[in-house]
Amino acid sequence: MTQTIKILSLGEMAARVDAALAEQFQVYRDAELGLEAILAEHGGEIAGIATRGRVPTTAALIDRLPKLEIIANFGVGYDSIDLAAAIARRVVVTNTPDVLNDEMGDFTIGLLVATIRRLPQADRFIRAGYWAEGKAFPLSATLRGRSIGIVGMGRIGKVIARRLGGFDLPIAYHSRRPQPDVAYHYYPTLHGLAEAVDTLIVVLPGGAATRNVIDAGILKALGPNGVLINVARGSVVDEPALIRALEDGTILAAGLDVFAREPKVPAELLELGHVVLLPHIGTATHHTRDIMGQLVVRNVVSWFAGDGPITPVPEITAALGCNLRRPA
Ligand code: 8YV
Repeated sequence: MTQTIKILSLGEMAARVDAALAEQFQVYRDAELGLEAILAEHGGEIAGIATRGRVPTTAALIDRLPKLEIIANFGVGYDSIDLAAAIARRVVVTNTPDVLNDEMGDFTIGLLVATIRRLPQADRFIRAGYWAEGKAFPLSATLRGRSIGIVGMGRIGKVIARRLGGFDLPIAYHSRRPQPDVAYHYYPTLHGLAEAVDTLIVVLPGGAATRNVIDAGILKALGPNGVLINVARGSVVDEPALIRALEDGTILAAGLDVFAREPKVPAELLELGHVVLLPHIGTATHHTRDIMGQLVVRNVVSWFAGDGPITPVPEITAALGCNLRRPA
């Protein structure tokens, strides 16, 4: 393939992805060269973006790239990309679905157990020397007797639910529509689900449609024994409302891998003893980040080879058709 195809690598893309792309394309990394400098010198020629979503791909950025053909996202969630602007320009957007489902399933179960049984707090207890001093770690809440509600029964939600099947707990869910391939109890409203369960696992996509859907009312419905686990996007939770709910005992605890303004975590959350805070590491293993990276590269390579994208996002397929090919 020609070396002259120019790719913008946005937001500290995994080095292995940049290296694989650089074997076939001219790659410009914003982390190295600065976005403005790249745009000034090569903006007119950039034909692809590989992004990990940390730098938003806005309409303004897409506007400045008149030759842009594809935006390949490293991650299943693509809420950082202005889809309407991409569609208007017939720019293809791809993501990395499925290859991370099992990792996210394992991880979510880990965060759930860690939050309810306060495992990180117990680790800190030992390190602080309290056990050696003869103190006992306080008894924790339990998973026993809980009922679990999954918000968003997509591919990852289903994997989490399957793993939870081994916990012998009732599982229910809410999503835009009932899923024909699962038998869990469906609640047509999020509020109805929150009232019915005491443990809510959020696996919704980010974006305008889901912004702050976990608000004060949902947390109140979850109740004083309530546990909130968010492995999706910080934007789906009204963070100030969650902080108030944790401070005043409206709910019991939270396990959070995602935050509204990453990498900033509100100081109030850092002060709370009944939260587990993780730095957006749901997919962060060598194994899964590797296969996500390979899929990013395969999408870009396949597109420029004229074979179409491997995993276009559904909105792109719906708007631009399912037989997308690079114009000859
Ligand atoms: C990120 C994720 O992509 O897949 C997603 O939607 O949130 C993660 O896997 C990861 O943080 C890459 O930066």
